[in-house]
Formats: sequence, structure tokens, C-alpha cells
Amino acid sequence: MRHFTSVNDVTDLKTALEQAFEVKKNPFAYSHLGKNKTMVLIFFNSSLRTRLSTQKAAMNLGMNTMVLNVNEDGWKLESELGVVMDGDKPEHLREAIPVIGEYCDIIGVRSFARFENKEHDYSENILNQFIEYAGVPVVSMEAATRHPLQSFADLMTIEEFKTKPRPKVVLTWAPHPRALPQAVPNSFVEWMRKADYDLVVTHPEGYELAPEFMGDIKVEYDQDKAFEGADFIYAKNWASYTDYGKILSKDMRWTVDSRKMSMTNNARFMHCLPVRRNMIVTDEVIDSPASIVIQEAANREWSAQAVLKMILESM
Ligand code: AN0
Ligand code: CP
Repeated sequence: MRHFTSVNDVTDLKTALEQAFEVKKNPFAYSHLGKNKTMVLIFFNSSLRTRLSTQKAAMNLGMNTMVLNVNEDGWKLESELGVVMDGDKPEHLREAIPVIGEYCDIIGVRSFARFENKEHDYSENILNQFIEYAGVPVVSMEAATRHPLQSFADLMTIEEFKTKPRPKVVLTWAPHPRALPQAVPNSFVEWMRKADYDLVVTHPEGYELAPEFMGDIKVEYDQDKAFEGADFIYAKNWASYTDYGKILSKDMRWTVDSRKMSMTNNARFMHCLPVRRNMIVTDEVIDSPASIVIQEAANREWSAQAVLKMILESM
């Protein structure tokens, strides 16, 4: 593996999962692999889990890590080509990226959708500039349209908790006060389709995800009906794709609560975190034994480590 930006960079999902469970069982077995190698993690947006789990994964492999919070510790970076740089951004990605590449062996980058222009966000302009100019492997730590390290950890978690070979997995939209990207749901759908689970997506009208992610997955607009017989409930808010970046609903009837969970097949509750309690999910559900959000977050270390290991092994 050279870069990791989507499920398409994984040649074989089964092998990737095996590697993740192997490093989970024995985290330091490959601590020689990354010796004298450095990973730089670049954040254009906030993070708790991704920054800590990815650094930890790199350290488990013997790597050194450096973190740069663009906008806070670093120069603000211009990403558009051909602009007269007379604004608040003193440096262009065209120089910054190859310079960073000189100092490290792998770059991790987090750069969310900006919701200014749909085509621009969906072209993955920033992530693709990193791939083009870094000269070293690039790992997406959530880009404009995908969050593959999250989805890989989600897949591990479902594999660990499933009680049948092909569980019913329900991705449900839930209300949130601010506009959030489609990266997590896009990626989740992409990975669940590849895993061939029985995937159902439920959301209010107007929240349809991009067709290139949904493929032939059907939307069940009735959330109660979607929950029937579910083995996993994966909650997430996202802003509208069609009416790009808009909040069309804050309908609290979509909050995941105990009544809805009681219609499932004793489903486990999942969320990528950070989660707003009593918006996305009630305290009662997230504090119940059905909730596996902490175990899910814990797997972020192992999905990242499996990815870094595969990259280091092909260097
Ligand atoms: C981000 C999102 O929805 O993409 C990150 C989730 C991992 N969430 C927030 O900004 C709250
Ligand atoms: N789930 C996730 O990526 O969390 P952070 O935004 O805290 O990294």
C-alpha cells in the first residue's frame, strides 16, 4: 500500500482485518518496522481520537511523530492555485507540502469539507495536492468526502460484536445543531458495502448521500421500520448533500432512544464520536450495555496501526 485514502486502497479487506486484529493482540511485534522513520500529522481541523490513536499506532511501530496544527501553530496555508496571495494566508500548499515531505516518511492529513462549493469539496483538492506533491505516502485522517481510518475501525468493531455472519447494520441520520460533513457516512457506506453486510440507510428526505457512495443501497425513510431487526445501529449527523451543506432538519424525533432500540434485535449502538448527547442519542442508550462507542474508538489505534504497517512494509 502506498497511500490510504479510501477502502479502494485496501487490496483485500479480509487480510487487512486480520492484520488489524493481529496488531491488536500483539501491538509491539513490529516495533522494528518504523525505526528511524517519522510520521507528520497535519490537522486543518480539530481532533481528539484521530490525533492520539494515529500517533500511538505510529509509536507502536517504532516511528517518531510530529504534529502540526495548521491555522494555530503553523502558517495559514493557501490551497487555490492562481490566486494573488494578498489575504491572510502567507504560504501556499504547493511549497508547504513538499517541504513537509522532506522532513518525514509518511504524512497524515485531516482536512474537512468546507461547504463553500460541492464540486470543489468532492474533488478532494487538498488531499490530492498532498498525494501529488508530498513525495511520501499520504494517509487520510478524514478528508472532504471520506474518513477511512474510522470506517476500518467500525468494521473491526462489527466483526468483534456480530453474532451472525451477515448482520443487519443500520446507518441512521440524527439531529445536530451544526452542519457536519458527509465524510463519515460516505465512508461507512463504502466499507459496509465492501464487507457485504445487510446495510440499511435511514434519514429524512433531502439527506440523500452522493450516488457514487450509495450504489444500489436503498434508503428507508421510515426510521422505525429501518430499526426493525437491526443488529447494529450506527448513528451520525450530516448536512445535506443535494442542498449542499444545509441543515434541513433538526427533528428530535430522529434522536436514537430506548424505544427505538427496543425494536431492534438487541442491537449494539455505535457512533464515531465526538457525539452530542440527547441530540444524536439519549443518555440512556449511550450509557447502556448496548453502546460500544468506547470499544469502537479503541479500535482506531489498531486500524491506524494496520494501515501504517502495510505502508511501511511496501516502502
Ligand atoms: C466531524 C464530522 O462529522 O465529520 C468529525 C467526526 C469524526 N465531527 C464534528 O465536527 C463534530
Ligand atoms: N472519530 C474521530 O475521528 O474523532 P476525532 O475527530 O476526535 O479525531
